[in-house]
Amino acid sequence: MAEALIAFGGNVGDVRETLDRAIAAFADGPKVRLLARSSDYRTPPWGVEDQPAFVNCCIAVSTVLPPQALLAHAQSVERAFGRNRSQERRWGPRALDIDLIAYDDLAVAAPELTLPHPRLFERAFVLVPLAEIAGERIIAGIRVDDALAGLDRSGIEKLPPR
Ligand code: A4P
Ligand code: MG
Repeated sequence: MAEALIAFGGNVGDVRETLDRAIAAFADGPKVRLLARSSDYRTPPWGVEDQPAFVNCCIAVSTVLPPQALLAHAQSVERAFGRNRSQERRWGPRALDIDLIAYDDLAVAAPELTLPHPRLFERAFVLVPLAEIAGERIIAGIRVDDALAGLDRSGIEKLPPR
């Protein structure tokens, strides 16, 4: 059994509804079991700035799936919630994006799957929700809380429970 940290986000449609349903579909049983879920956060768009604000959250799961199978499972949930990569630009608007942040302490360096997530430490929209559920977790030698301390978190707003 492994433990994985997963980031969810989107900025098209009723994102909070999508996140709830997508998390339920992703962590749907004994193969992928939900351990913790952060609050939702409204976050300013990163990378491509002329697009609507995102809603982001993070979850922790326990899983028997190997990392590549967990990614395939995440991508099938993205497709089920209306994601169509062929109509998107990099870092542009999307209904649902699921990124694997960490899988135990595994390091993988392939284009299809890089672990830990290569842009994790640049992104307050990942680290703010992640710190809520795993602030003490050490990823690639860095404590999540410490990584967040060095980042600009302006504009990130914790949303009340729905
Ligand atoms: N891939 C490799 N490693 C991983 C991993 N650890 N987790 C591959 C997930 N996927 C991984 O992903 C491109 C390819 O990355 C996949 O085919 C997978 O095999 P993608 O989601 O289709 O591409 P993308 O999302 O356009 O690019 P990228 O760089 O992954 O962007 P992100 O990181 O998903 O960023 N601003 C805010 N505030 N909040 C956001 O959530 N999201 C994005 C998209 C931009 N700006 C944002 C947000
Ligand atoms: Mg992505």
